[in-house]
Amino acid sequence: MAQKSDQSNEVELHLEHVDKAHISHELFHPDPSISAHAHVSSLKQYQELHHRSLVNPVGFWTELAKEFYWKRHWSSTALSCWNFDRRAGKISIGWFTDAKTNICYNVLDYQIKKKNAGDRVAYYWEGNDPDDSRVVTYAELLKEVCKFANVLKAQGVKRGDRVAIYMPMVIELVVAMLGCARIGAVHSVVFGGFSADSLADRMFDATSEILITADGVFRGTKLINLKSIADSAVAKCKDKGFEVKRLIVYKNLGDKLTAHLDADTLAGDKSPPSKRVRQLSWDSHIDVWWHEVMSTASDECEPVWVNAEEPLFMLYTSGSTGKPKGVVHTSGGYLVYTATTFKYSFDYHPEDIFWCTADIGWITGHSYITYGPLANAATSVMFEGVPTYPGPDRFWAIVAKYRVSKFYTAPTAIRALRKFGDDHVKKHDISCLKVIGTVGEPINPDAWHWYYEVVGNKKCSIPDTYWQTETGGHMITPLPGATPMKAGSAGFPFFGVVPILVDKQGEELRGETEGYLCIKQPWPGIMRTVYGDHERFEQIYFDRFKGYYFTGDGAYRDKDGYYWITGRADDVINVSGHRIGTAEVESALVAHPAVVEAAVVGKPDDEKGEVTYCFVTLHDGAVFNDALVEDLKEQVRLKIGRFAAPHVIQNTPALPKTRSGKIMRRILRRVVRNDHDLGDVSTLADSSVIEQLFANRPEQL
Ligand code: 7RM
Repeated sequence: MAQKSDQSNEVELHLEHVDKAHISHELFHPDPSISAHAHVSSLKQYQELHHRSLVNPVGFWTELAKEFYWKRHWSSTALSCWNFDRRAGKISIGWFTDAKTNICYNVLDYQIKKKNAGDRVAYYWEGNDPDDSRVVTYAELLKEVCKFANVLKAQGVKRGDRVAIYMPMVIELVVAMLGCARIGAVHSVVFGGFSADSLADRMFDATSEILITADGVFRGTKLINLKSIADSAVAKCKDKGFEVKRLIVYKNLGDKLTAHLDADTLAGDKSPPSKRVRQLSWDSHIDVWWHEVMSTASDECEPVWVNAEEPLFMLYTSGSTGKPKGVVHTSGGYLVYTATTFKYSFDYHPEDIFWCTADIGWITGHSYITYGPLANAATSVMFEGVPTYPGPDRFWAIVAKYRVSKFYTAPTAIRALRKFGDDHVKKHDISCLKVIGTVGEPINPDAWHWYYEVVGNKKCSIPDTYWQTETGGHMITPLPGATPMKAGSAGFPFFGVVPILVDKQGEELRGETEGYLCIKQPWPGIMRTVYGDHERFEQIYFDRFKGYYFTGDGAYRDKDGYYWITGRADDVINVSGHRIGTAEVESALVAHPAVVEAAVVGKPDDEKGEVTYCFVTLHDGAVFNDALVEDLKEQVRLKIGRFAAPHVIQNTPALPKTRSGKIMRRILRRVVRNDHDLGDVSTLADSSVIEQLFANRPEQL
């Protein structure tokens, strides 16, 4: 049954303030060449459409839904929840509720049939190594997906079963997701940067008895030994009394992996040489090769017609407290919302080549590599590697190679690449670019200007798309042909979205103001529940500010109505666009025998946006030195994943607490910034800790 682990109401919210002296209200108008052919070509047209989407949401979205195939149509009551008022009972959101459809059929078979898209390229796949590439058409993708759907059926996977996927950025990852969708199974993709512990937690929580993985992948020069991490996750599940029945392993590296393992240079393997893995481990009771099971599978598979509100996938995401939660999305609303946001936010046209650089392990990849583009019969680039390998011009080389016209990346990548200088961009002909989007975190005006001027040559529109795992698709973004941009602002709400800013009491604030960002009414892409814990869903998102969905973010709305997202207001840290819960890092740290207590806060960082700054209190007798710091970092890598490794660890004899024992993170955030203006500290139990905290700051900061 539901456990009440997430006491999100207790989390003290904090608002970052917009630095009004450093934001500019200069308007950057869409280039006329973009507006001339855009789906929405003026601000006025955007405003009319947005207005229409709010006056009659059902009419607006059902009109768009007619683009797709529904085995059974919805009745007149297409939307089953008009507001987020809990007094009306449970929060139960449904779009096209009594309709039947299949999202895999819609993004493949139906696109092929309706748009004659069979020979159209679905993906140009670009490997980690520049000479490694593949091209996959819609017709080819459909065949692979059907084969894999049949493989899943043969393995006993049924409608509603959760299938875990832990794969690199290869076409087979998309095949696996769509194969699940075709038979009504629920995919649960786990980002390849998560550790065995995290993978095991997610498989255990979702009771995923089957895992799709690969032997390994190179990201740049670094080997990620996916199969051995998967094996260890399976063992950890077993320890918890849960048996994983089958691993389907895609051979991505083959001989390249064994050669590397032989070379004794196994990246990240700190185990003594005698214990190192020298070949791929294989348990013939549960492991099967992808290519072997696929070789005999039929390439035809009738889709399972599911209810529009049956779960399509789950994706774990971090919150303020407790374990990551399985965000559940369903088929009908998610299909219509990702398709529509893809079309309008990127102003997609059939001649476009689209490239989203995200990993499919995050929501951005789900919505804008897999579902949104395919639902438009678009051609995408899919990239296995990293931005800096073999050189820091890799992104621009790929843009030039495939003549990418619509590009979508993260501010952290923009800032990192900018440091290498403009020449890496300028040596490639990237004049094909028209729209260059960003996602994942606020983009600072400096980085925005570089992106606009150097990458976009002052001609491209920048949709700075604000959204979340929970929202399914874009919530606030400039539209390429319509919205005059301000450097660093996410602009105006997407169709159907009503953002509001509220104060601590939940009172709506009007006009130019800053506050907690909430959404007033349901849109088709909103998550429907937390897997296995609907009460936690209601608590986290709807209890804090009654009647509204709370995003967890703070924002500023300027005099012209533009939204400027100021970042998380809760205890979530955004490192390079990766959401990390402070509670998760803290529990990883205290699991170390030397640590009594830990508190983690975000520290602003020029490149990564934020990094994790950890305060630890040690047991008597434990010594704080470089070896321990390394040990603690490794501990977090093992418990969560590589990307979550702490940036700074500070030893402190005590943490600042209230008399009731609550850690005052507000104070820690000031210590991190070396800001002695602490505000009200009257609730602090022992004020002497403050001096120690400032005195113990690592010197280089
Ligand atoms: C898509 C994604 C969500 C959190 C969200 C924000 C931050 C995302 C922007 C942004 C400012 C943006 N999903 N965020 N996009 N902040 N401007 N354009 O990132 O679930 O992983 O993260 O990311 O804090 O709440 S996510």
